[in-house]
Amino acid sequence: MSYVDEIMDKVVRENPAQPEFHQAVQEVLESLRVVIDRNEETYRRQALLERLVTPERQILFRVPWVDDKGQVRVNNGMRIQFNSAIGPIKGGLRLHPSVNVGVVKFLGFEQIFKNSLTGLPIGGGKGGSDFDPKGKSDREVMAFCQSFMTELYKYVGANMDVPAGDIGVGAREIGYLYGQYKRLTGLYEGVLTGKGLSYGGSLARKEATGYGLLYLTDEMLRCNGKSLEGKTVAVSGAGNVATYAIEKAWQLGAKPVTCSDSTGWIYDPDGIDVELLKQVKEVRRARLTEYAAARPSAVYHEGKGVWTVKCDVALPCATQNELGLEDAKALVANGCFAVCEGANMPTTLDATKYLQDSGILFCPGKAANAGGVATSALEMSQNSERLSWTFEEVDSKLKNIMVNIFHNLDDAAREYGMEGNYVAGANIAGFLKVADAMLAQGVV
Ligand code: NDP
Ligand code: 2IT
Repeated sequence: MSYVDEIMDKVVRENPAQPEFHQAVQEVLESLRVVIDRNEETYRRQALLERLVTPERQILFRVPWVDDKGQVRVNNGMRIQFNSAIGPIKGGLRLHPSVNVGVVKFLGFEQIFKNSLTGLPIGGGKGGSDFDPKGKSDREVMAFCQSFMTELYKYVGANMDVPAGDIGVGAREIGYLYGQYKRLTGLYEGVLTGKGLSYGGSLARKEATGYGLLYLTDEMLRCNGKSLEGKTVAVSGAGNVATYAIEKAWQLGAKPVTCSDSTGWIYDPDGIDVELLKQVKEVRRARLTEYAAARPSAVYHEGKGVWTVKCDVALPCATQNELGLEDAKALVANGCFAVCEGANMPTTLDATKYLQDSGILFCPGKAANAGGVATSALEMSQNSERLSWTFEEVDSKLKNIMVNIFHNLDDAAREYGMEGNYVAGANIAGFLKVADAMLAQGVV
């Protein structure tokens, strides 16, 4: 049996009931086959793949907190520190009822390669809890965040592990987490990114994932003789990534016509009004029905459906496995020619294959959404030198990083005989640096 197949079997056997983790590992290992085969003897002797698929450390903890009625509630908290070969652990925290060890492991595993692709010195990890911030008061969210950090603070630090936001974790949650870390440790240090601007945050971090997604999409289209100018874009999600993807799509001359949340979706043929979207989702934390009520051109539908809209470019920016095979078929049938993932693993494996086989330009999330974590690393740099850069400075570094990521994965795909396969290119380019660092550092 090949080394790759052996490891895939082992991952499925030893991590039961973690389908998202199996999926993420399978996608990566499949595209690494050619690299692994070339170096099989060394990698096997060093147990490189066994080490790669096993987190360095998994911290699981209880998060008790008191709700507004005086009732004690308990959630599961976790931080999975996957790989620190190329830098301190870096990756977001997700607060959503669907969070479990398998989900956090898939996200942490993806983060290793994503962080490597940024070219910056950051290792990969992820964390979170099954706490649902929806419908909770600010005080309840603060109580949860303080309790979460009261356990987590022992394992994180500016040079050790630097969490940030993800689904359900934005500026409000990062503020409460930061305050509690500072109170417990007495340290005013860059232990979290995505901080508010008044206490060490970076300009352009809020916009970075969505903007970066569009910078990379723009470069990918340009290198394939196409452009965003005048194109119709379908976006899913209505959170941090989707909102700033929509904003930058407009700025680059495209027309974003959809967005979605966990209950329904909007089709707005006049193009999404991004200021209204921010009011509804960022400020009021309301449902998209309020967007439709305030915008005569918009149509609201319950449930899923964004991928049935005719578009040139599709940008899934909500959550994992939100774009399945039937969605991929609908996109292709409607003439879509590019899919770039703003979310982590939003496209199922069969849908990815269908899109690639249909000649669609497809860029995986670990490359396309790397602008968020890259700008987090720029926030870490600013914190270390105790300076703040201007919006333009950060934004232009972000743009350079995204353009470089695209060329690195494009070159890697070509070098290994898989031209245009950006999934393989991203996995190979991300892996090589991490593998080199792991081998250099010995058996750790
Ligand atoms: P937010 O919490 O800001 O927004 C998430 C959006 O997706 C919301 O509109 C939410 O709906 C919707 N959503 C979440 N879960 C589901 C679900 N199960 N079904 C349908 N819709 C859902 O998160 P982000 O925008 O930060 O994250 C979106 C994606 O991007 C995630 O995959 C995340 O891992 C990834 N990502 C985020 C980065 C960042 O910097 N924030 C960086 C790189 C990747 P509702 O409004 O109803 O809650
Ligand atoms: O998935 C991701 O890359 C993020 N949620 C951002 C992580 C970070 O550390 O900024």
